[in-house]
Amino acid sequence: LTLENELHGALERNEMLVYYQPLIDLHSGHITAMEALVRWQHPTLGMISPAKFIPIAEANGAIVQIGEWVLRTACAQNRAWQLAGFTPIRISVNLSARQFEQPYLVEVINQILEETGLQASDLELEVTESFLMGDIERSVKTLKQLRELGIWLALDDFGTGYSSLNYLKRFPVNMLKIDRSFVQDVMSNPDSAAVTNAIIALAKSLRLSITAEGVETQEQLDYLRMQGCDEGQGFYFSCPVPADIIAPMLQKTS
Ligand code: G
Ligand code: G
Ligand code: MN
Ligand code: NA
Repeated sequence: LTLENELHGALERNEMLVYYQPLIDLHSGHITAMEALVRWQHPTLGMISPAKFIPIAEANGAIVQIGEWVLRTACAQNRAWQLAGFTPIRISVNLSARQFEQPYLVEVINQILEETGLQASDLELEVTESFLMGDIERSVKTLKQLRELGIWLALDDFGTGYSSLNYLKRFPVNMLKIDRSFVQDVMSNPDSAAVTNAIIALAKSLRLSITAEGVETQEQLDYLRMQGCDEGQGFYFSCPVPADIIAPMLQKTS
């Protein structure tokens, strides 16, 4: 049996899980958001990384259903944290190219927000430049519709795509996430440090919020904070974990 065959029905068999990884405000140290990251708990193969099965699901279209389930699960979880009395944070969900092209994407998201009772401003969607660049006019239109709902938009893996600064200003996004490949050796590789600093400066001049991914050490954290990075995410703070593990890290409102 191939992985593709087994992916069929994995949702119905309850084999998909959503893990969460916090984003931290580098100045206050508070959690500002959680990124939802899907996992496939296969009955015999064990935990399968999305890096393995998302491309398959993307190719055969299963990603649309899986992605919608991740969105619904993540929005419901964020609402549950609010109802439990935790200080409101954003929930950040990755969109795939196939999902982004769905004609009913905006309606589906709106419906999930209504269904779960989550405010649009407590949801963030992560998109990548590479798939926005396909049909730029259409991408801009869809992003605008999502922004009009009040949803936050982040450009994920920034710096790795075919970054066209010309188009960047046309995409109505709120934040850039510096790809972890730059953060990884920011302390040892002057080129990575230069790219990181340039992305931070670019974000500032476009008045976008800037998040560093893949923060693993105190030195990286101190450096990024000093350079003016707003938020950080990475193993230094927490790896992606199930909701019940992350809840004790959240702050109570009162
Ligand atoms: O969590 P991990 O590092 O294994 O994720 C690997 C890749 O899978 C990352 O690029 C991440 O963005 C992507 N990914 C994780 N969860 C989702 C999801 O729910 N939808 C989509 N489209 N991609 C995801
Ligand atoms: O492409 P995207 O940024 O969505 O990828 C998120 C993935 O990055 C998650 O699957 C997560 O497992 C991984 N990740 C998160 N923090 C770190 C980190 O500090 N170091 C490394 N190597 N990977 C990380
Ligand atoms: Mn992401
Ligand atoms: Na990334």
